[in-house]
Amino acid sequence: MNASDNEPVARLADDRTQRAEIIAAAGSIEKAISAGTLARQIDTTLSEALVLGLLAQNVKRYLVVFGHGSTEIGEVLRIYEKAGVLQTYAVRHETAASHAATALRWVTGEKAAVVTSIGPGAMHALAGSLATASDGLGVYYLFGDETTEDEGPNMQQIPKYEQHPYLRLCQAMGETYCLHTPLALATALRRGLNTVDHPHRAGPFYLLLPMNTQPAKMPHFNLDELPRISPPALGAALDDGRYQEAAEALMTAERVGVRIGGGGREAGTEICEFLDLVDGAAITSPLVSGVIPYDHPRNMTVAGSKGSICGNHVQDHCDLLVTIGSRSVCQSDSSRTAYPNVKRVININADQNAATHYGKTIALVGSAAATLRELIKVLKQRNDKPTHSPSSWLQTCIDKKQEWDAFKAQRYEKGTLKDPLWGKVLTQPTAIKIAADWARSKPDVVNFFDAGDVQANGFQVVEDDRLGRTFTETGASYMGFAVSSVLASALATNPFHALAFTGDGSFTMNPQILIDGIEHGARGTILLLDNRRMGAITGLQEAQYANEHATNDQVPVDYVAWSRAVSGVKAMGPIDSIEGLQEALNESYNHGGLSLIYVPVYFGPDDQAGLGAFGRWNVGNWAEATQTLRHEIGL
Ligand SMILES: Cc1ncc(C[n+]2csc(CCOP(=O)(O)OP(=O)(O)O)c2C)c(N)n1
Ligand SMILES: [Mg+2]
Repeated sequence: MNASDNEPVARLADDRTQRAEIIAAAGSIEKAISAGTLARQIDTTLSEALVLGLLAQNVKRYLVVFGHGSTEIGEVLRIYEKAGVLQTYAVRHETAASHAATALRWVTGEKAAVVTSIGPGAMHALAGSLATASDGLGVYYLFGDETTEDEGPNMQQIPKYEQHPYLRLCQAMGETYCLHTPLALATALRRGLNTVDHPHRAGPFYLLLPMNTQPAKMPHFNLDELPRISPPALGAALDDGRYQEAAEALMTAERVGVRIGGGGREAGTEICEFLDLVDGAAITSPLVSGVIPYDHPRNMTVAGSKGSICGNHVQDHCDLLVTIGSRSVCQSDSSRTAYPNVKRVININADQNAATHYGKTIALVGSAAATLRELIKVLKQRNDKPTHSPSSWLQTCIDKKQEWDAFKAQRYEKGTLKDPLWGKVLTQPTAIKIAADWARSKPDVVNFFDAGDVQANGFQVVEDDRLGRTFTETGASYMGFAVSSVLASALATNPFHALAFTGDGSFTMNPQILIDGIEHGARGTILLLDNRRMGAITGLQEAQYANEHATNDQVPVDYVAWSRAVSGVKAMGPIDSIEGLQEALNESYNHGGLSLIYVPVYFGPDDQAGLGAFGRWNVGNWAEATQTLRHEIGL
């Protein structure tokens, strides 16, 4: 089979090229139809109709690792890219593709699709999409799938004599549709649009593309069938007396704690007003760092098992908990032991299950900002909150925040420690502090944090003054997410400078960024903090069992040489001083392309090298005590 002398192949390419050029010239499918240059009904194929359907939903960026399971869609993308309608980004790993698409959606709101072959490539991307699902971000996944005629086992299918195992596998993670029948496309794309543009909890959408239906003909396909309109948001929660009940509880409480999760992202203004009205102290998820400024007197920052002195003070002592757009993940609520004194909960969430998570709850199911506005109205009408300012509750919280700031400052002051292997090097919290402060001084630097100590120290360190400075993937805490996210800087319409804080373990999960970043013109800095181990896990093992096991190796790695081996990467280091790090950050910023800064950091028993753990966690040999406490509290 040779395509070059195959007439139908050439004719199909010509037809597609003509359509792509018409759409490019008109500016959109709709405009081309209205102008009369594109027929409403076209003779097309499933792959082309799919690309047109995604275009109608404003999906114009494709991160791809093609295989034999996706050559047909690759051909359509080639032609439409040539016409200037969309862009394809070939990368070296499907998980990295998923992370970059997720980061792009998160930082800029722009949509992307990840395209893979059948089998291992699809599973790499599916694994990556755990982050997408956990953090509620809308990304399309186009996976090659086994043929619908079932002529015999396909290479790379799940080796079972059963129908649709990949469908079931993907369905466990999120919404999935197998394009078994070409004319089901419009329904599949409606489900996709409702998932990736869900106004409160978006997620990954998996389109499985059987290898035999991808090229299937669709004569007279009506382009009007392609869905375009995103689903609407919820309004404020229903008022069936709940607002009065909530207001009563807020007015009679003595110590109001307000937990802000990812669903509170849009509600910063309302939250600030609400905090004053109810004399509340806020604790914030790392997902919404900056939703109220770090310096806000009522912001007690992060809390939980990797919390802060002030955030955990709020958790330990509040008698009423207001939770806004939060799933109450273990690390943030100390595996349901964080609120021993809470007598009442007001839970604002767009999701029924999340809104009714705790007992003693007045659930307000609706969008956060709209519901808060209603609650604020009711509170203002009552106007009966004692207004001595600052209250003793707020004053103790402010004192605790000062204690937390002093605790951190003492560690930064120390700066360097003598590492058993490397001698005098920076501590990880100090390196993070220097880089995070530097990033805040630049208007267009976006921080990404990889998993591990880097992430935990990171959200304890950052002092964001607004949303959009920090993206820390705490939902799945997926090693390699931050470095892979740097690629999003090359895809974004309004470019930014990505700063990926990463550990030696996380970087090594996805070093492909060195190549993909150069290929596609990423602008960013990889700040590699090497403690030559999976430090977060060593730390946990030592805290639980007083012994480390199998969390490091003995192989010296020259990360600077590794980076320099890729043409175009600016590699700097090893860096061992605060001034050296600031200088390297400036150099990387001025470089304008992709840089890697290598910083060996201290690892050892000195507690000045960490920012502490303050709560509880239902893991390892802490499980029994944590669970017992949870049931004692009974929230
Ligand atoms: C893909 C993946 N595998 C395993 C884990 C479990 N895990 C969490 S943190 C961590 C170690 C991270 O090491 P490194 O990136 O070097 O950061 P450090 O803790 O040393 O600062 C591991 C193995 C994870 N979160 N993600
Ligand atoms: Mg490490």
